[in-house]
Amino acid sequence: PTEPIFMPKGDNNNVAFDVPPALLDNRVNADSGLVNRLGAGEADEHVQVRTIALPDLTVPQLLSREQNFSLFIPLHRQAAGRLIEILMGMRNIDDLVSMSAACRERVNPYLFNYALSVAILHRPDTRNLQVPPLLEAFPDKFVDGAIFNKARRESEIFLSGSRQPLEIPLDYTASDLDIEHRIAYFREDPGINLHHWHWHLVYPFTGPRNIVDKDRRGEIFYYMHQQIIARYNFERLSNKLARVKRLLNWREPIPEGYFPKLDSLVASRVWPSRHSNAVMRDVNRELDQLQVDIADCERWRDRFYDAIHQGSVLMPNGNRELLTEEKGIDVLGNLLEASILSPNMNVYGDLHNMGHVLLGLCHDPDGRNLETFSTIADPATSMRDPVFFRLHAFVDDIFQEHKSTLPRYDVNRLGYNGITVRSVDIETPGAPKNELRTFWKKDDVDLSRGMDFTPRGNVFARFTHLQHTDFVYKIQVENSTNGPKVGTVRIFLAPKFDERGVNMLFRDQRLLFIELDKFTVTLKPKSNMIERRSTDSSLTIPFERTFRNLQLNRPGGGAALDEFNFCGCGWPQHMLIPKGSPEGMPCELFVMISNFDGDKINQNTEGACADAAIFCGIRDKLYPDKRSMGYPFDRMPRDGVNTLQDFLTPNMSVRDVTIKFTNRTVGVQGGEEPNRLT
Ligand code: CUO
Repeated sequence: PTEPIFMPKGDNNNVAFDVPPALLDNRVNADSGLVNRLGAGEADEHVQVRTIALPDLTVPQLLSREQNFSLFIPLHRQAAGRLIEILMGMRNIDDLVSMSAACRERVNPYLFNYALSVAILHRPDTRNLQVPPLLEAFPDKFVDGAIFNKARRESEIFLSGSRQPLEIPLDYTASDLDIEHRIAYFREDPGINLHHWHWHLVYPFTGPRNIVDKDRRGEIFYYMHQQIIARYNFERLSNKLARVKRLLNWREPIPEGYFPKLDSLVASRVWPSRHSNAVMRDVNRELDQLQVDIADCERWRDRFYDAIHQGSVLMPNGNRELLTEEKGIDVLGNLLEASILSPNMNVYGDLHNMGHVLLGLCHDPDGRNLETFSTIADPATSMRDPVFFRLHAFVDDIFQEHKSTLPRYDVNRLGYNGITVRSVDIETPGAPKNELRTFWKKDDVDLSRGMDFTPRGNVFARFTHLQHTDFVYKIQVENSTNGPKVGTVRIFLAPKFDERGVNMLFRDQRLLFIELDKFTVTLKPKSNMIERRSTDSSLTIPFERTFRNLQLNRPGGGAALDEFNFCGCGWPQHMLIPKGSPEGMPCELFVMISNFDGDKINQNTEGACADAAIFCGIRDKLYPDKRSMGYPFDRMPRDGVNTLQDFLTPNMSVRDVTIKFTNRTVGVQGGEEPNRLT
């Protein structure tokens, strides 16, 4: 089938699933958000669900309906793994629908949503269906909890067409007394959090092995998160904050607190907060069948540094497997995350996942207060918390330790004979040459699918997010050979100065380069002018896809509903460019054209969803670039290279650009609104 089953299609909001009584469990009536519950007269379309023998749900039901769900907790993983198996095991779509209807009634709603989303993404017969974005199913994970009472009131008093959008201020989680709050707009951006959730859906670390075992998944875990840290640091420097400090000592108080102000509509709890200077403690919670000590993590950490310095990993049979230049990072990624592909969990443990758990439970490590985990322990919400970045800076540091042992790229591995990049420029409409422009933009999202309103209809939340003016890269390239040459254009951007305002060494600056785009070109002999639009970036997905059809029923709304699944993974286009500063933040734009012979992967990607391949790969295909992810910045520099200028070969070029934050606020319909003060 090519049509969505679980979600409405087009602007038809009302699909009803007629579930036979045998599958219903009348004792529970919570709305998981995946299947609409409508009165008979409200539905435009009915789907008859057939009955099916109920499965053994003992394992998925280890998690009660009222609990929050986190894959980072091993018991919850087990529950998810079993439910995914059940849903993946259905012979056809009809059985899948029946089983989903039965499971939805009986298991934890978050768990159900997760398992069904993974199954839809990975079953051959549902690949073209949409996974409903989590923002629709569970808006409570993305927006200010205070909005829901207002939304309820609005929906009770006003009919669908006359409801006012409910404004979510940018500043609802803290005030500027907390300096970390300066970059809350980044941490709490719904598009960034949706990307992170979707990435972990595409690359789960647990579940059936054929789902987990994707090409270079350990490496992409490293690279996607490395780039998140680079972007976060870029954003910090934009706001006059120093780069994030890795969380190296797990026994010290953590200065960064976080008060999420999210209310769970499903688990009947508010998300716990963490006050500043909280201390991580050993976790021993019978409720979650979870026991992990800080000392466990310290031992695992030390073993990672041992393995990296010895250049090999200890295997269960006592042999050592080399961390090779090509594959080492992939092995380490799986070992450190850890995914079920970890070759030796006994020795190397579950370091990164347990980091999320220890941080997420530091307010109630033994469960005496019956509190659940905080936002850091759920991939849909973890990036909201400043400590996420401290944890991942630590994780990245381990990967960088490995990278620093690898051979450096010499000129042969960087250059491209006969190809010279003469110049690169950025053109932004209405701005001087080589100036990027950022501003605030307001947009509406519909909360109604994740809430049970009477009367029904849309209720919009209006949030404010960073945006930039679309721009064009213009790249002048000389091909001095006699024939056409194929190359990969790699575009990166980094701050020019560190937090003290002084030039950086290449070895430091390389870690701040954020990848903006990557694409293939054919260069004819002599001179070539490459023009590339920022909206075509292979890093991002367009705004309409981040928020999908959330703007349905709005003037000009109604985005295409196709290919949301894998295609839903991708950095949000509106966050492509960091905020910069009002005076114009000095940056360096780097462009390189590498020899396609060293980049090429032989495969047919026609029709595949590939528009955010840099972070997300291509569904069912090999990662489309043979080089190490992060090339050419993923290694220490060759001898004699101190600065970016020293690093350049003729097929590279650097341009000074500035990012000017214009402090305008553009409304939903495009008009100017009163300025925000910061
Ligand atoms: Cu994405 Cu720790 O892996 O959050």
